[in-house]
Amino acid sequence: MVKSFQPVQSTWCPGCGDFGVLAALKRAAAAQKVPQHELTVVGGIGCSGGIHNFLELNGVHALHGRLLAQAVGVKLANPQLTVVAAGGDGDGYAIGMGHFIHAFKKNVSILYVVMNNETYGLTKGQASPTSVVGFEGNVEPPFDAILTALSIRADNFIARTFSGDPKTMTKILEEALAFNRAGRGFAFVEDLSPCVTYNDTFKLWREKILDLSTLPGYDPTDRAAVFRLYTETLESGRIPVGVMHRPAEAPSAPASLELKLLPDRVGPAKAAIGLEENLPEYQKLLKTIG
Ligand SMILES: Cc1ncc(C[n+]2csc(CCOP(=O)(O)OP(=O)(O)O)c2C)c(N)n1
Ligand code: SF4
Ligand SMILES: [Mg+2]
Repeated sequence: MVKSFQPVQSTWCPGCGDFGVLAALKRAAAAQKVPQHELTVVGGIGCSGGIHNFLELNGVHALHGRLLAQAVGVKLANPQLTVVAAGGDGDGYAIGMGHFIHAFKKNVSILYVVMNNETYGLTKGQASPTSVVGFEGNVEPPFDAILTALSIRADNFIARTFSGDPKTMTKILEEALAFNRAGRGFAFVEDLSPCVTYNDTFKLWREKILDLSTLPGYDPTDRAAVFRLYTETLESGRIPVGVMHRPAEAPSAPASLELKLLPDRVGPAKAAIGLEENLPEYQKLLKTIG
């Protein structure tokens, strides 16, 4: 008999920040009452991208940097699913950068969690796009995913969390899942998730983190104000976390893709792709290319 939803023992190093995401995601999905069979996690390539293997649900191990394309595909094929894409900073911001930018613009109702440890953990600690200058000989300034996300004027939910604060992370993931499940669009959560083996930043980040939502008058619906505050916080040597963009209301045009697509345009995603039923078409195609 086929066994389903069977997780394997985690292969992560003891103390890896990714355990925080694993726990918070489980709690957030339970709190949002997401049925187990309706939750699908698409993992990237990297230590972080193995997360779906350690959860009792259906998962896909995507190609390196292509998890967003595959997650959108899963959502289009079955819009009833709650789809989470999860991977690392190398996967998302290096090889996957092209897909990253467009995910905000496409605004499909999936959740993307990036476990940012400022290194390529799986391949033993090389510099990644988010590495600070000096790390493993890196001479390039680090890429900032939150500033990039804020610069795209779409109705996305954007947040940053810290694995050292799983309680806040759970709350934020809950909000992100609720946002997706209401069909309101793309949710992006970057979790600062230290790699205790190759870049142990737990202590440093704990000291430097500033939760913007604790500041008086903070308003995550005001994109320009958050952009300014975020930049000033970075310049003061602190690391901003919290909800960075919360769309004020349900988006107008373009609405979340899967709502617009139903029922007429979801059809092609469910089209038969087997050899037999398409043989005449394939033969025609082969003739045209000689
Ligand atoms: C096409 C391709 N290029 C390179 C690699 C090698 N590789 C495996 S994981 C990885 C980066 C992992 O870093 P990150 O996404 O930050 O994940 P982490 O392990 O830090 O969680 C790379 C470059 C690969 N598997 N496939
Ligand atoms: S190498 Fe780093 S990122 Fe990978 S499991 Fe170990 S601590 Fe986590
Ligand atoms: Mg990484």
